Amino acid sequence: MGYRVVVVGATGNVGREMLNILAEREFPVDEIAALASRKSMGTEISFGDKTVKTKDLDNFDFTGWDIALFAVGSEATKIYAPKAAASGCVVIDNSSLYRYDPAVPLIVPEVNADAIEGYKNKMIIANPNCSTAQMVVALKPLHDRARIKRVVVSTYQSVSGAGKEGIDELWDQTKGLYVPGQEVAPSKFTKQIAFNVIPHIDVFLDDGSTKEEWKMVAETKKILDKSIKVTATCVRVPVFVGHSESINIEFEDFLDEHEARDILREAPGVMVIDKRENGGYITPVECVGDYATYISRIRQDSTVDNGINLWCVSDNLRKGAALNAVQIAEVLGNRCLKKG
Ligand code: 11C
Repeated sequence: MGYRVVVVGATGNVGREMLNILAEREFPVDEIAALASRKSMGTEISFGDKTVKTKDLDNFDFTGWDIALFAVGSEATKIYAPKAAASGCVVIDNSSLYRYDPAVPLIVPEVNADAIEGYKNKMIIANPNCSTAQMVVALKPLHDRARIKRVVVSTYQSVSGAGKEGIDELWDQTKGLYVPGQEVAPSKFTKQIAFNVIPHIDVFLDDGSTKEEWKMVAETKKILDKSIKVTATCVRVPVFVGHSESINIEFEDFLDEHEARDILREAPGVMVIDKRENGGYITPVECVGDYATYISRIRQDSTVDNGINLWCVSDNLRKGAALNAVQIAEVLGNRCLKKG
């Protein structure tokens, strides 16, 4: 016996990946509902070897449904997630709306699966920001061994993090640069993204950081350990899918680079590709469609007492969003909503 599962925002990049991953991982689905806005109603979407037609989110009754995976923005989530939760359907939400609510667990299953019991407070579980999810998967096993004091992270984030409009802008702008008269001005991004990098994701805050950078700090503390200090610089790069991160970690205890590599090789969700030779590391185009958080370039930082540097790459639509949400559903099913 399986679950009655709803995917909200089924026509978006993340919603489609949620359906793909539910099917790929053979999540026990008895019935699936793919919801979208009224204007997309009736769109046919793949679910494994079947297709499903989207239904109208506005008129959907969540009563009797077990789990709803939400992949819509905070504004729509604010309207529909409480409705689903009040009907007894557990919401797993990919927006940032509930992430910082102390009554809502924020879960990366490889890191803090035990916190899932907190779903009972509001019948809602939050999924983290993509750049945080992959980083905490890499940090957790190292923190368990040598206690992390401080993290300095710089991100190289793909345009798919900004949705379909971000993908289209990189594509059209790149083509436009070769065709006189067809240049595409920045619209989704603040400056040209083709053949460029932009040190700005999400809105600016009073202290000069951006909301994306603040999210990495706040979410790492909530998921992993509130005592860890994090400072982040988040940068948009002209890559379609796959976020990369350069991470500098300072520990309480000494951690040798060889031991760090061995620990990461054994860590759940992690794949180490780390040969000190040409091409002996991972790049974002190689991680697309995969589940793993890839780690390369593991090396001692000799400028501090107990420092390690590493390079971390993952598919932001998968581990950073849809896969993590489905993994949460798996934990929920195994621990909390047992059927049959
Ligand atoms: C980006 N990380 O790459 C963002 C997208 O809080 O879920 C996801 C934003 C979020 O633009």
